[in-house]
Amino acid sequence: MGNKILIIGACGQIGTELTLTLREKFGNENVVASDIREGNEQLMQTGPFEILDATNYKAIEDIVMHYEIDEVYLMAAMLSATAEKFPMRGWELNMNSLFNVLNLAKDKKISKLFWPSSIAVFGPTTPKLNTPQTTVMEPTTVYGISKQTGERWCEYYHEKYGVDVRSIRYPGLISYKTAPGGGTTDYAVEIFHEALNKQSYTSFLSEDTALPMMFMDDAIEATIRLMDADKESLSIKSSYNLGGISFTPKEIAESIKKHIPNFKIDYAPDFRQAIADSWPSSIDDSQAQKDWGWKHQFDLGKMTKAMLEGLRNL
Ligand code: AKB
Repeated sequence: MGNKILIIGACGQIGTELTLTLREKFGNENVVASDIREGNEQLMQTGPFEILDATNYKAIEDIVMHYEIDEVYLMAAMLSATAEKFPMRGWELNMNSLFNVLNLAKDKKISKLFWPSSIAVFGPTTPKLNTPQTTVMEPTTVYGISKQTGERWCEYYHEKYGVDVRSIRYPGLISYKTAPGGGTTDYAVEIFHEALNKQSYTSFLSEDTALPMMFMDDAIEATIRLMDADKESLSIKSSYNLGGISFTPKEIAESIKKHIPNFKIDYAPDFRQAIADSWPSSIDDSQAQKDWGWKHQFDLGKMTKAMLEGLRNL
């Protein structure tokens, strides 16, 4: 394959592992990493890297032209908790960056695009358990509103201009290589760091708050599989539900205790509790299974073991 790929937001939680995996698959020189600032050393050293502001159309266009890019993965975004603090900045980053890459595709400067959506598109009026692909969506966060709006625009650009844009509604993502930043599901990563460093953790979500989550290896596999799928097999033009695991802070703590018996958890819910309460507890991803053969590999036990081993070996 002669694909030349640009990752925007390559130094973030998903971007880092996605870049490294795509470089392995397509060759280091064929995957250009970019971000507003430098990041992970391995990422900086294994292939081309550019400083890039995702809200600057001209700057993205220049890089696309310079490297003769075919595919863009737009991973830059302001996540749910931070966007509640900076609503206008969150809206501008999340929407302007999306329009920039949609317009590049509309003008045939790139041929394919990946853009991440999120379980945050759902809201308190959405069915909470096994949330269907198509259902009531009344998000109550700035981030969720930007993702839901983004989905509508992706479908619009597909219908009106034939843009090949593919998307996943990611659940909370759990990884050890790069920390998440500013999300409501971040507790499920922090808990592992503190379990190893302090054998205790204070959760900012209450003990029974169940949220959909996924180990990063599964999320990367899903992203690449969706991008590799035949266009004709994709029935969803907005964004695919992706399930994975569903657990509460209490359940993940129990899972960690199997490896670190003296681990202790307590609970001090903050403003992020209201965000979590507005989101689904579990997701129905049968459409992704049907259209592009999706199946996750990591359950809670396997993910816990992989996280603790991964962090210990860093
Ligand atoms: C967040 O918590 O904001 C993100 C998400 C679920 O999209 N991890």
